[in-house]
Amino acid sequence: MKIYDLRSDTITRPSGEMRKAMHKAEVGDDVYGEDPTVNLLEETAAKMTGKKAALFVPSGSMGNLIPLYVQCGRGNEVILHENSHIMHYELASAATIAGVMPRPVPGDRGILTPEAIRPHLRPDIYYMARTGLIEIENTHNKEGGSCWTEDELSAIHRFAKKHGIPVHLDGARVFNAAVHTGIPVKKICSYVDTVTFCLSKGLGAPVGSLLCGDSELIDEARRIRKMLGGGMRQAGILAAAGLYALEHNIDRLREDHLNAKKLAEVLNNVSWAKIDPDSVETNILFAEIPDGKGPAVSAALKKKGVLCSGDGNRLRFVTSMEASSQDVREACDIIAALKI
Ligand code: TLP
Repeated sequence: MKIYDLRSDTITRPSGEMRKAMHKAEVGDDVYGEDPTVNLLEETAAKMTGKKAALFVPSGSMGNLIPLYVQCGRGNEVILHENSHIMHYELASAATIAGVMPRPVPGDRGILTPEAIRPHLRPDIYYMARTGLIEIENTHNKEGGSCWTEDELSAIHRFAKKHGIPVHLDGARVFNAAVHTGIPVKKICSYVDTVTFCLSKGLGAPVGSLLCGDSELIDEARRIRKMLGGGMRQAGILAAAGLYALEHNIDRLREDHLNAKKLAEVLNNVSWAKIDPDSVETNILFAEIPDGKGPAVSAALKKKGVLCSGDGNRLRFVTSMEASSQDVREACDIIAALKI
């Protein structure tokens, strides 16, 4: 049976050409700073995000944890969206490792506005924790791959600057945001102090993320990465995949977004799901499955080869290069034919 894997874009496997680039990579010991391919990837990431420096980390989770540690500071609070990845899928590492208290805030489509944040800022009173960081997510995973507009980014930037609070962007899928909105990645990142983006999602590399920011901050981040056990040795093999991804796999994200739209249109027309196709901006979509039928739907789809993820009432479908437009058309036929 053919499998249509729409659980996540993290499932993407390196292509033949990417593997060739990995094979040819020049390597050295990156803990000594001697891996030329890692160095090149870090320079490239810094240039692309308009930051002074970048650090190659093994995962998006570590790329989010390090700025909590370095920028927010122990005993301080990080303001973030209530549905952010850090809140739901990073195992309370903010609290257990960085010693930071999350201050979750609601917001439509995962967007944090100054009005929503203002009541959560801590006044300067000695018996209260300080607000150390604002964290935002673009695209926003759990809010259906939604993107920030430039006005929204600039509003949070101005607000944060006014209050002297740094902003970290979980830009795991910031290239999807750039492709959808037309706002260049460098411009998006100009509104934040640090950004982490992932190579291992829609960009198709097997491993790795880049944390980008000021040189001083990245020097400190390098120490914390080592402390967390994230100092890698001949990591150029992985960095070569990342460089290949940045060179070849950004523009094609457009195709994933079109495929996600197609899926949403089909899901909108079946009796067992609810979704507004207009709300789908990038490669992630959530279908509401009423009456607690989510698990039955997902099991029935799995039997026909269509894999999705999610919980009882919301099923998540994510498009990626693992499912071509033809594959998505076939998956759509399976979805349209499913009676529950
Ligand atoms: N997201 C994964 C799961 O953890 C949910 C997925 O399948 O989407 N930030 C965002 C916005 C993410 O979506 C993810 C991974 C991460 C950070 C963490 O990246 P990794 O998995 O590399 O630690």
